Amino acid sequence: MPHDALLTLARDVAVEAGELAARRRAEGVEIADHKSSPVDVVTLADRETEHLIRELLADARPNDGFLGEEGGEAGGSSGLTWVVDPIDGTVNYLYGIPHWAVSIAVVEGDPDPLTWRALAGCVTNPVTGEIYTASDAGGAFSGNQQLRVAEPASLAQSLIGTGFSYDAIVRGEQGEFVARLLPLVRDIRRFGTASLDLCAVATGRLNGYFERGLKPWDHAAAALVAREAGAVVTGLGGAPASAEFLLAAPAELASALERELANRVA
Ligand code: LIP
Repeated sequence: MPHDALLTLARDVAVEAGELAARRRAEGVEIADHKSSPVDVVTLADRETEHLIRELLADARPNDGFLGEEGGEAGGSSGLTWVVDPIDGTVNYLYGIPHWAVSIAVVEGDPDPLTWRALAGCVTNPVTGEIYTASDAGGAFSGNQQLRVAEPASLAQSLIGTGFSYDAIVRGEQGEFVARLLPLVRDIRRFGTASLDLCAVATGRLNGYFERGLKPWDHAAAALVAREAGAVVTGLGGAPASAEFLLAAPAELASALERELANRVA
């Protein structure tokens, strides 16, 4: 199936899933369980939305694999795997903060960000109606508008996004690190949704973004959006972006940020 057909499927499923998640948000959100820490929650809507996504994708492409935040991994025979975060920005969603997303990507090869090739992806913000899409070598779009990263900015003029761990000790270290970085940049933003942070780099609403500890589903789709909009998306020292580290920015700023981050990364 050519990338554009995969992209259409990702977008259609993401939009339908986003409508379900938005309905559940309006009806009231219930915590289903806690995961890695007392502040790392999964809601009933996370589980219901991922179940819907898994069903729709399996109906359309029964031989593909699936890796979801809530339900884990199911292998396939096609060589393609759908990497899904049904509600990215779960804490925002729980608190009713209107900044969360549905993220769906399809990758070729093992569902490992160190080795996969992302073919197509969609990130939707059901609250604003924004639909970000990208395909490998096909460009990145917000609706029908093609995206391009912001004009190069110096580190001191850059608005940088980041996020923090659900683990209190790691969060403390990350906070100390951000305190050291803060005087070197224009300002820092912590919006709470990695996929939308990466799409913000693609739209120029952020000059750059970095985070440690992201899960594959947090960035699978949005890293492709950012990359296809002209950003460098990488780990440290030329490694692929992964849970170890993810940095996204136009090339010149990415180099400047990496120099600072590599010396100080928590
Ligand atoms: C979230 C990310 C966010 C990060 C949070 C959390 P979730 O994903 O989108 O950038 O800082 O710690 O990982 O848990 O809402 O799917």
